[in-house]
Amino acid sequence: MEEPRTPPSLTEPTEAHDPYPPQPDQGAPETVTATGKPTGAPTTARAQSGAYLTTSLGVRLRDTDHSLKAGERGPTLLQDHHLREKITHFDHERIPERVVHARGTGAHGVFRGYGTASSVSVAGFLAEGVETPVFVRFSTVLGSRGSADTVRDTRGFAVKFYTDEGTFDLVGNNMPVFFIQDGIKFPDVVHAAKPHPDREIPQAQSAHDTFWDFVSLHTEAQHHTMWNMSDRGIQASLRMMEGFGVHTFRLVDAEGGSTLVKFHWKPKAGVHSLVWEEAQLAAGGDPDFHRRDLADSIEAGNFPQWELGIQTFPDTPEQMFEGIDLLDPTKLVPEELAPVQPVGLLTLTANPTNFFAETEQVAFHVGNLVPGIDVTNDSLLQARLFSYVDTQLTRLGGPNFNQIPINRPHAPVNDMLRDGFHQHAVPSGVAPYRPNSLDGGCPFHTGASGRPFVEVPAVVQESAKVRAQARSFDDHFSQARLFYRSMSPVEQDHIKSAYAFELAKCYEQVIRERQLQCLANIDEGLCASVAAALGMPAPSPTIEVPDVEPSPALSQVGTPYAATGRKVGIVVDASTDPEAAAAVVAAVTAYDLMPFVIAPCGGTVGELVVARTYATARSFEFDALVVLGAAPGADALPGLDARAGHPTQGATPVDPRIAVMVAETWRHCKALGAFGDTGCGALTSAGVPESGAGVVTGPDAGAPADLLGEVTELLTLHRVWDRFAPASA
Ligand code: HDE
Repeated sequence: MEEPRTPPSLTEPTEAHDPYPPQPDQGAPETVTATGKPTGAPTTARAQSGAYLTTSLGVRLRDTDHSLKAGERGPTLLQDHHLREKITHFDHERIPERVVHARGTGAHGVFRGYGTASSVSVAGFLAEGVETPVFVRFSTVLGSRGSADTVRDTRGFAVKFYTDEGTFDLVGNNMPVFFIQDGIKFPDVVHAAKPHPDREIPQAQSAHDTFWDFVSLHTEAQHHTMWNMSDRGIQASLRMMEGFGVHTFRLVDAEGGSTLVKFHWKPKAGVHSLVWEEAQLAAGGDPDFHRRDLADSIEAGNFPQWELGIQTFPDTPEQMFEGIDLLDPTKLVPEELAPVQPVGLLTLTANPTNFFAETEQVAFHVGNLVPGIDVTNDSLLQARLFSYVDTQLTRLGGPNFNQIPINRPHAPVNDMLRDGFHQHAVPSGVAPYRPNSLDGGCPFHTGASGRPFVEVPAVVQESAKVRAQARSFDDHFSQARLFYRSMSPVEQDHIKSAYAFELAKCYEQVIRERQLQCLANIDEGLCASVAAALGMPAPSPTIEVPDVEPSPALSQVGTPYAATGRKVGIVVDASTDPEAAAAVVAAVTAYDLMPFVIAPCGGTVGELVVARTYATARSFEFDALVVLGAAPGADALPGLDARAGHPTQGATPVDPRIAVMVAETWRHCKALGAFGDTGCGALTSAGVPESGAGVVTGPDAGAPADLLGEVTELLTLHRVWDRFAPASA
């Protein structure tokens, strides 16, 4: 790794030098040509070059601070090329944001195949030990580019594999099902979920009339909606999120045999969520919460990892499995019926060097397939096959978007596609057509031994042209019920509260009534609870929904995962012994957790650098809190706190902001630790019982490892869910 750059000087530097290289944590697309040839140049070869300011054509400039004027007080001259170039370029710096998934964050990484899929797919990148560079973009769906990360929403999980047989994109979500069964409904669901066309509110939310109007009428959306209302809609971190290909795809073996398959990404850090209050606080307190978390952990060398797994099904003419229609993207296949088999490991290793060039310009396409992987007739997938190329024409300004550095393939390209806006290749020859003799017949078709892409010759049933779908798609409620009944009591509580919140935000009573009717058909207990919260009568079911066997694998609660990389806030006050604080930080680090010292003001505590002050810290940033002392800082506002009714006074006065932080940490079921009289006193003054579940105390800061060991143990289960008895138990 390169050394971090030297810190900036106080005065403006005057000595000319070359541009700085990227930061040690940053990666960039490999330097292949527009036609996929490796150039061997360093990835910085594309960066700005030279120490001196120039025009876009390399003419050196002596002044960029004053426009060319007719005299000091005169009008600006049209001939000022530098002014015009600078302003014109600036005027065109923006491109249209993605119509959905506009808010996103990316990272570079590597995928290593295990070889376990080789019996069902010839795809080279799945073979044992093969390492393939990847670029991943995570996103929310509804919000604009600048919207908050922690809103309740589905998350995109798009992976571009630069394989040496061409580029494969797995463009999935963090939920295994979708709102609609047929792609023709996509504009409808997106128009309903986006802000209202008249006032353009609310931003990045589903808690509004048009969304609930649509999903309560178009009831095939109910299963996906249930996922959104669950903890999966507010994931704790992008590193702690599952991914799903959603549709059923095909894997193709060496004999051309086809196996139906569903793709899964399983995070090594476990699947974890925020609680709703945290998500709301984070949306204001740190709208970049997920983006920052991902970048920080990659920078810290805590590389996020996911295993790619597959559920496989025989490719029968019916394409059904255990009564589940595999072409219906509103249905999942429980892992208990078809286990997920690991086929490779994804590791994210570098942050992008430039957000726009990489994360904004990356263009995924569900039709980017390689030999060994093919599509099915899922009509949602079929519409996507059209949409992803089409949308880039506007977004990236023409048909040559695959020549943008982040989109360039790592396999040789000879495509006979020519010209168009922003052509980067300089094709030689005169015959971009086949057959030709003028270019010696080049390019040639690949014979069977050359591993070309071959579509599976799937049989298309004899049928009439219809606008219709199979009867098996008509069941809209059984899997919503399956999901709800597979949740633990605390997760069911969260779902009830989410429906109550979202429907209470609607204005139209009739929409609430209609959605309650859907809930009654899904689960009467769920419906009764939401109805009570809305102050409305609970309707009775109107249809008979088949009973379902719960799928425990769908629950996020109860499975322990390594606590590595979890964030621990360490609160100190002016009287804290710096050596005791250093020992706690050392213990946190020894457990592979990330320490954040929170002090009344910035600067240092002994040798420790203060990461957050009482004024800048908020509970949602930390997975656990350890308190050594929390006496009010000099800038505390007790008057303000008295109005809020916080118990900051008593035996151990607590800074009002730390009192809020401790109370939130308690309320959000996070592990709490405290040392000695000062720390423990701070907890009790903030209203937290010392003997409460998930509260760990030590007599003094002398044995921090013991206390941190207990905190780490608590973190393996993410939250102390048994702190409060769930209402749904
Ligand atoms: Fe997308 N989707 N989508 N989608 N989608 C886009 O492509 C579309 C669907 C997904 O980080 C767009 O480049 C249609 C399902 C992700 O750049 C657009 C339909 C799933 C991303 C588009 C769907 C997804 C997109 C917008 C219904 C999960 C972000 C900009 C037929 C399996 C990729 C763009 C990134 C982006 C169309 C449904 C996932 C307009 C028409 C189902 C992760 O082409």
